[in-house]
Amino acid sequence: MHAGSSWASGWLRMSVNSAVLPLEDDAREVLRGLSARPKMLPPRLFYDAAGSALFEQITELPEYYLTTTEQAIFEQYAPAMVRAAGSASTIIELGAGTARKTMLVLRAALQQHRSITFIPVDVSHFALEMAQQRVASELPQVSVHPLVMDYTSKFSTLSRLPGRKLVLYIGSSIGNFEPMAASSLLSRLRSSLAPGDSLLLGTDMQKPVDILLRAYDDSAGVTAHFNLNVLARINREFDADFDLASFAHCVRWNRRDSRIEMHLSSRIRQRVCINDLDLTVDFAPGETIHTENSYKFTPSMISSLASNAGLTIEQTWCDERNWFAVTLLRV
Ligand code: AVJ
Repeated sequence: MHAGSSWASGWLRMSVNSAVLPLEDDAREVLRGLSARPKMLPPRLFYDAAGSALFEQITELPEYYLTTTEQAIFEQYAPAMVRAAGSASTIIELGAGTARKTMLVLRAALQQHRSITFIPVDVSHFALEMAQQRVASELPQVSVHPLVMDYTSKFSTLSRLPGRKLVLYIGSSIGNFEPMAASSLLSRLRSSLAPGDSLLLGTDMQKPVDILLRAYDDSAGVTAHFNLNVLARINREFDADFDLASFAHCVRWNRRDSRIEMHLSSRIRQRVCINDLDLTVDFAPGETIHTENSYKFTPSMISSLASNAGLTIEQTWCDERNWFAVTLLRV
């Protein structure tokens, strides 16, 4: 493995970038999204420090079955997954979050390898710091090399990593992308991996609509807070004057596209100024900003995703209710 120092400087360099470059990206996307019709904002804007903490709270809600269901699948099958992945020694996680489920995979991998390298990749350094701390304190045998990177655009860094690789893309994060974008993301990922490397993909499955709606509109109002927080972030980062009380959290099931949608709906006719972007935005009563899509999959949607990306389905693990699936895809 590489010396600690070269990795350490890589981490520093990337952190500095993340403080400067994505700000430009965010400005462009906010400008574009709020000028578009219908209005929209990219879901990655949710994850500032407050939003990342709120998402953690969401994963602990009784209505948000995704995390506990996927966790149970990993608890039962992590050793089988790692074996099926051909005992990779380098484990990469996209959108690492706090890495709670990842711990189960790392423990299973340590049964087969004396030393494991873990590379959490995320756009948010908040998430990466949580992941790194957790692994460092619970599994000191694992060497952790965080990477701040927008993995939706480039994966080239991954092809330079040594050893057989297993990439984790879990939590149904792929569900934020429209089908074409999801295939292209996985296809770009595939081209930065080598034959024999594999990908564990977590996907939330179709289920009765009332269960889906409750998962995104919880009784404690945490998801509403999470959704509205994007406006607070824009107020702070772009000197805007969104009045959060005049927007409502709004969740819809889009059956045609098999996705849950989150919107922020203007309660009144109003004008909002985003001073740093020289932008004024007018809202009609009931007009919405579309803030997130969360696709819900069927086995055939997973098959076409895999084949469009040039990946082969090796095996799938589910819970008894078939609410969530973890699929091993091979390059
Ligand atoms: C992190 C994209 C998987 O879609 O369920 C949770 C984000 N949004 N509640 C999801 C989210 C509202 C979550 N993902």
